Amino acid sequence: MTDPYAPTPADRFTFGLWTVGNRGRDPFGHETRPELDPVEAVHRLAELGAYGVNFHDDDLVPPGSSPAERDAIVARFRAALDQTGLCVPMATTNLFSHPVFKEGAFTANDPDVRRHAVAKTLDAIDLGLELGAEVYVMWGGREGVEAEAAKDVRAALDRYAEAVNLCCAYVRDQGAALRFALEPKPNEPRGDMLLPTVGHALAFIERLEWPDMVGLNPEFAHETMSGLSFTHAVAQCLWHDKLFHIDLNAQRIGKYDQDFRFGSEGIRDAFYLVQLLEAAAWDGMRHFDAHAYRTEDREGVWDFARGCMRTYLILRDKARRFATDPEIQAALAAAQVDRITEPTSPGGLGAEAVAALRRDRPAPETLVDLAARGLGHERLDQLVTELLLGVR
Ligand code: GLT
Ligand code: MN
Ligand code: MN
Repeated sequence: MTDPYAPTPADRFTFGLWTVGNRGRDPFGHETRPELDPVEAVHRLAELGAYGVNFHDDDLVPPGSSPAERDAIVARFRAALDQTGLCVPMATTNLFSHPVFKEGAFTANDPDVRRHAVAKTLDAIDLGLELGAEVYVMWGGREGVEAEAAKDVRAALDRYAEAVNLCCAYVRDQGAALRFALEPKPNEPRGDMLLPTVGHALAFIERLEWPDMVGLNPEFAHETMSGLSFTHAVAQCLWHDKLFHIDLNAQRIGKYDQDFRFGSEGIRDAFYLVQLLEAAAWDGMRHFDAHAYRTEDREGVWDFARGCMRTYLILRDKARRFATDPEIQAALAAAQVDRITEPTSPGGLGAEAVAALRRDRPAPETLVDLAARGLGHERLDQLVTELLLGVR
């Protein structure tokens, strides 16, 4: 019997080299796992049924490599991609590990640091394009503040926009189709980070030179850290046509950025997210920006990767059952879920229509009935719980 939850490339699952290559280091302890060769990562991911692999410049080409070393590394990596059929849909830059970025990269006060950050990004864009990337993620790991007096935030946003504009200009000059995806995060590693939520990033994009080239890469853990609904954040990205990429993982509210295996925490949130992505028929990559627990050895890493994909597919199956379960459908009808698509003013926005809306408003007795009516949300929510718990 074939396993219905075995991933295939058609599912478009991707992992970062830094995710399966994570060595278990944390702020309190050293690495617990050996280094993973990017070529081995490619082979293992392909065997597991992933579609692609993403990287930061430094994940693939160690900083300080000569041009000849870089070319040899890229050629070896490309050979593994060709052998396995794995793609590189996304690339990004490490603008956070080196101490030179301790006060920021695109928004460092020192213009030399900013120039280095932009130049490093342009080099990394070349590398991404060389390997076929279509989306370029910008996570502002060090763009932020601890000592509030040390940063003029309005000017820092000018510099942030300038850096993104410079990258867009470069891509346009190449005639490339690369699109940028900003990744918000509220804090960690900085005390307060710039563009802390999806909402901040969406508003920022509108002030850029080429807003159409820039969208979002929201991360489950990052909105959840602030106690915000990740599913709502993603829904709003979709509404603005700005969901360019997504980082899937798991996180408990109020904790450090956990980057756990997808679905390992917040299974209901994970379910509603999968349901949303599938209902929207979103055609982007299901990227896992997560890593194995520090307790794991090399094999545990592949258990982790398998688990991320398997949980997604199980939840996708649950979303299909949700859509066909007669009791759930009846409960949705009782809650009038479909009626949200009816316009409030069927006649539109003209003065006539607005006048009609006021004239034909519900009578006071109707309001009394509406206010008294139960909506059946308890029943609906319990049905979802039972679906997820496997008893329906
Ligand atoms: C880093 C960070 C992630 C970002 C990656 C891309 S790097 O692991 O925690 O959220 O998506 O720069
Ligand atoms: Mn994270
Ligand atoms: Mn991320």
